[in-house]
Amino acid sequence: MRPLTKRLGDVIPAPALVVPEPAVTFTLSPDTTTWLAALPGAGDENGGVRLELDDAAGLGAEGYRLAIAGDGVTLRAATRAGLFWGVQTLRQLAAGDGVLPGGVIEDRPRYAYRGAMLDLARHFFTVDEIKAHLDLLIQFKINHLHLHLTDDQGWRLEIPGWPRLTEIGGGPGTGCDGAGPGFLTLAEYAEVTAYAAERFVTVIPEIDMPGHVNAALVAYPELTVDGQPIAPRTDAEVGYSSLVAGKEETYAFVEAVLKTVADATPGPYLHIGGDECLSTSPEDYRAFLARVLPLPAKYGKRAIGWHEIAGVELPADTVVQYWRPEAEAPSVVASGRQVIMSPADRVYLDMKYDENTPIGLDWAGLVPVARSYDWDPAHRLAGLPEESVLGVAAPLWSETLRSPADVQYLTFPRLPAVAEVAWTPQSGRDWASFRDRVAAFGPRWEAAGVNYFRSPEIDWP
Ligand code: TNX
Repeated sequence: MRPLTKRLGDVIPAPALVVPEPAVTFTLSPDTTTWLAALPGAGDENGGVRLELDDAAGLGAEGYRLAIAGDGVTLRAATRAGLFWGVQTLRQLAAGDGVLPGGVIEDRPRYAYRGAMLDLARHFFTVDEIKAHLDLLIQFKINHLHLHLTDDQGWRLEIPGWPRLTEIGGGPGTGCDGAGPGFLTLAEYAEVTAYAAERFVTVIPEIDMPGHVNAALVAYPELTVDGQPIAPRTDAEVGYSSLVAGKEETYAFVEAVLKTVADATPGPYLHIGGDECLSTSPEDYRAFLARVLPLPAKYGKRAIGWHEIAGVELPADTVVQYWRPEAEAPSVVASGRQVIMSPADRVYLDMKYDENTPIGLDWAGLVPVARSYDWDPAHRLAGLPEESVLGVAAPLWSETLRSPADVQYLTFPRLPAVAEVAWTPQSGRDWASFRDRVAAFGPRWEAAGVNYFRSPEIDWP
């Protein structure tokens, strides 16, 4: 049963505290609704809505307090980020007729890191496509965008001094159909990070090493074991390529790349990959990471790596991104490092929803929306203290994707489920409630031309 009228709690992610005042409403003019979507800031006021910075209110780094009364709306936060997330709540409540249900919301995130990853390597997406995707993500209070920039099939970021990386490595990606060539120039990358920063989103660049490097080896054969040229690949195999741990050329290359990427990145993180190095011996993997893991700190950044890195000595501030399977969990826990939770069987957006999903993969099983929703990041890894969980992130690998419409199909409505896992206190989450609330987004996505999956789990209007 869907409610006939809007309720103050009809927001995704569900706010931490909602105190409705059912007799009260406030109606926004269409002008004010447009203004809310145009990045209003502290001190701004429009059509009875006021945005105020107030660091005495104890709302935390991203929290906000929204009061909707009959004569106007006040949004308060200690930071501009908090105001921005409060504005996203207001936009959701105003959807449709501009009528806001009365009462007070006091809200703040469970986790500081609420991420989504887009794989530009297997299929390239342009600056405009990345921006449009980000515009959809921020509505659900996602605050980190991880860009997987390099892999066997493509190298997607300009590196001055290494032009063949993007001349040759910026090739077609996975699928052999000529779809998806391209790369970001440093100016375009700066445009993406600036656009994200205006929306309080941190961009995390990933340069995947020592495996997943076929595109780099094709571009610079001096990096291969015997210096001989190798062929480009567009298939979806993993684990066959590796940088050579025992070659000095390797480290000159890696340092040039990481310095460039660090200098180009305003955010604090640099992701160095480290996953699926099935053709790197354990000794070489260890030797390679011993030299490479200190480099992000040398250039002012904090290193993130996929959880395989937990098998080696890690600098103290390294972040481990857990993806699967349970057998790897003890080393992640034993590493004592902060962890980003991305279990593939819950939050990999490239997994098929069900056996009829026309795109996507299924190696981690089918992932219907309820599976993305019904889990607790604090209890996924036995022995991991809750304070070690930095947050939750949903990767979208692009081997089977050909267009922004494909991105949207796998992202919505699963990403809103993951966003609620990351933002809302566990005690405030409930699948039946989420299921009702997400249904209201169907017509909104349709109106906005967003190609969402009409999951049969949800009773869409
Ligand atoms: C595993 S998960 C990978 C990627 C693939 C993905 C496909 C991880 C760190 N690596 O190389 O694209 O599976 O789902």
